[in-house]
Amino acid sequence: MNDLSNPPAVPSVILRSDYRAPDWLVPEIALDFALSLDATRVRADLTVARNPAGQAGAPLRLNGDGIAARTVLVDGKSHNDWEMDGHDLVIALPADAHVVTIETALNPVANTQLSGLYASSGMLCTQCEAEGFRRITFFPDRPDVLSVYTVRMSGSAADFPVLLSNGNPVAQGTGPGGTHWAQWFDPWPKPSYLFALVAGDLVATRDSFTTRSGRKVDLAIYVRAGDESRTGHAMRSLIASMAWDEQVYGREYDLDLFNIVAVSDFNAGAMENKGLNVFNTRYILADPETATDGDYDAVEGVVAHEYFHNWSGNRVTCRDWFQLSLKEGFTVLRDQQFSADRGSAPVKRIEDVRVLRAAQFPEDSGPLAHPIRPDSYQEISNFYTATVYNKGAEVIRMMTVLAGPERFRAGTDLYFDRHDGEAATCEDFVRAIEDGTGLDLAQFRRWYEQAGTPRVDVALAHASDTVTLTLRQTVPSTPGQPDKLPMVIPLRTALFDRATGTHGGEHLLVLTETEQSFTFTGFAQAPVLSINRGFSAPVAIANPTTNDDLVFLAAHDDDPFARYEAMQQLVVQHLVAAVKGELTEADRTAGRAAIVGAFHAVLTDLALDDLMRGELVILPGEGYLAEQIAQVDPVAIRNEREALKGWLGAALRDEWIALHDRTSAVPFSLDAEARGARKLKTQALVYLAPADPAEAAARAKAQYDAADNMTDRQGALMVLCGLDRPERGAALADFQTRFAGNMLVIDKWFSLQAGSLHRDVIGQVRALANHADFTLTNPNRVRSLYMAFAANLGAFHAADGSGYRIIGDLIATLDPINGSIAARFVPSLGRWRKIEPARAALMRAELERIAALPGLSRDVREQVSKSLEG
Ligand code: B3K
Ligand code: ZN
Repeated sequence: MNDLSNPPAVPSVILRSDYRAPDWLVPEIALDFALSLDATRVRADLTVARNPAGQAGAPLRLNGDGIAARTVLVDGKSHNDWEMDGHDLVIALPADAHVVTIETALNPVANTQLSGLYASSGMLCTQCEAEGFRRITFFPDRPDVLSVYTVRMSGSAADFPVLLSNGNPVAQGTGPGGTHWAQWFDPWPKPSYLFALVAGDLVATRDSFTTRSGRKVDLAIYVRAGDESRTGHAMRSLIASMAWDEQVYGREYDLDLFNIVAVSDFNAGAMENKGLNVFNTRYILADPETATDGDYDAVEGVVAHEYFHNWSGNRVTCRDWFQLSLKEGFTVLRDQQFSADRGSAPVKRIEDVRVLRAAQFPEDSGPLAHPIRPDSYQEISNFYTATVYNKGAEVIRMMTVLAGPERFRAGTDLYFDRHDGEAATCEDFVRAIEDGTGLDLAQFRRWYEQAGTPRVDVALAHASDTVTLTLRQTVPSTPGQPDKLPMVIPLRTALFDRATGTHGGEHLLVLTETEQSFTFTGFAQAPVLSINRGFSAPVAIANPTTNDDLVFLAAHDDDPFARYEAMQQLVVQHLVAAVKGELTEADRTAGRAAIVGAFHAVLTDLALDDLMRGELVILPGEGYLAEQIAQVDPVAIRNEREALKGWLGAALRDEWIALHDRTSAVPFSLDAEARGARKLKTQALVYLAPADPAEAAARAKAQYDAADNMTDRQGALMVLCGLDRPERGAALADFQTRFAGNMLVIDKWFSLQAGSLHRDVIGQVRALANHADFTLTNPNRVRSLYMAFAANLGAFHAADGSGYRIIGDLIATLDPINGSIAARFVPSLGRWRKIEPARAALMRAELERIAALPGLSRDVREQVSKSLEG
């Protein structure tokens, strides 16, 4: 009857079209945990009721994963009419409402998957999204079953002085044998994925926030003793988020308590459990000595993101996991808007687009491409992707472009109002935006259906005083979607007068057909086109433009993103032609001269602030460049890009040195000016390094030694890591000793070496994998070494395949420990179709080797098989 060895009854492919309402609802659940690190007992009392919308007479199906029911009671009596169906427990029930009681036993320290209830440095914590709750107790573990939770927990008062769960604490006391207990009650019905429990020896930093209707909310951030001094930035970010969501979206917090706990061992960045957010320490802890400016921004963004989920995710949740972008895309947009309001909006936009291009565009053009609302999955954990998150945010951002901010707000007000307390769909969201804004989004819905990055080809013709702009869109075929229909593509556009450097107003061109022409009159001369300003649509624009026009836009465009984009295009056009062998010597000279001229203008333009200047001098990334070329040789990209950097370093040597001197004199502060100076300080070294390694190493060492903050220190060490100079070893050794024991900083030490430009990264990564501080059981540490390596195209794509072998071995060894993290490394190998044939064969062979391994996790199996399929 109770047979865990049965094959799972779960079908291998889950289809969106198969959705059926649940047969049973669970309006209430009471959980009682007897906590211990290696033997926790869980009793769950489920108040179940037949769902009138479900299938009449259906039994109660409760999902489980790797757990056994020690007791099954129905209405307090033992009940024999149940069976295991794979991992699910199926109970036949006579009436329409019952109380079902189930006891399970768990071993948290043995839970290396970090899903469900697990141990992290002596504390206990949970991660339930997406399907972790079923590793704790049997339950209809699907987001459309919402329950009111009462949670009681007891355990050793010495080991677990702090006992937390969702909602509000309602009772506590002491028990026998040095134990104590606490009871929590969360009045808001929620799906099981939002359940959380934390027990451990933690210290809290406290503050409070009074909502606009006068509710005083107690705020606490729990960390391990010693880390309290690094919670200030997270707390300030939380308070700012709470105020911002009231002002910008009219959303108020709804409990008396908001707790955050920081955990060192965590698969994701953070988790929005109702009233009890659990965070990766990486997105909570920050002080100037140990966190870079980028880390500060990441803490602010993730704290805001999780807080914003309280409405976009928790109050309105997802009907099923195909709707994930309903909460994630929208919440990413909200956190991006918040960060834009907190700092420099143009710089934030540039950073967000850089992330989209680096992480999402490759997804969209590879074997794992999927729409922001997928149609099928095997393992949902594989769908927490840049497509669902970042492209999902871009799709909703386009609605803001089409509607304008006020009408968009009317749409979101209607959405929250209409679906509060419900498990909703992406379709519900789109309809609410339509009803609230008056937009017709019928064709726009294709953004939810079609995968692939649309490409827009641009042609501009000028005759007498008329300009004709012809735009042609193509949406590439993607796995399972060979034919695509035209999308709605909103393009903010301006036509610049070459003589004055100005334009007569921006146009919003909305492309809806495969090909459309737009005409403009009053142009005696052909204008310079600025298109997709602000990156108003997540598309690739194909608009071959002369170097002169790009230099013009880089200097004159009044849209800061467009200015950045012109700089990027100038370099992309040059490097892509160089890698393809299409540059004549004359082209190369002319291209370099144009790029040097544009850089010189940026370095000397007094109207620019340093934060923006720092963006404009960042070269397009290797991954983004690789995207532009079919069957690319990634090492050729590395070499051409480095050669250009060396050229810029030499041609502008005096400017870089002056810049390094100027910025080095700016004292540390967290204001924009000082941050801009720090960004440029390291950029100057980045360009000097290939041009004059001795000078760069000396300056980097001086920057390292003088550093009173992690931005300068990490920047200097990054540059040194790429150089074969004596200063390299000395700085690495100092860094390791100085920050010994600080896990987050030692992660940086691993990343900087694995991601460096040094010629022997492969040898270094192999050595680091055997370093005493390396472990496969901590996801941050695994990512710090191997994600940095897999993103280091020049090293990962070593011609002999040794880089692929390193990642293949990692996947094989990590999979039994933590399958969902192991699966994250498959896409780097899965891109073989875009790589030149010799390397592609080696990448494919590595995937085939993994595919042949017995007992692969569903996570890795799905990613590997999709990567190998035609
Ligand atoms: N919702 C969580 C993601 C959980 C990941 C589960 N594999 C974090 C976030 O997006 O806010
Ligand atoms: Zn999220």
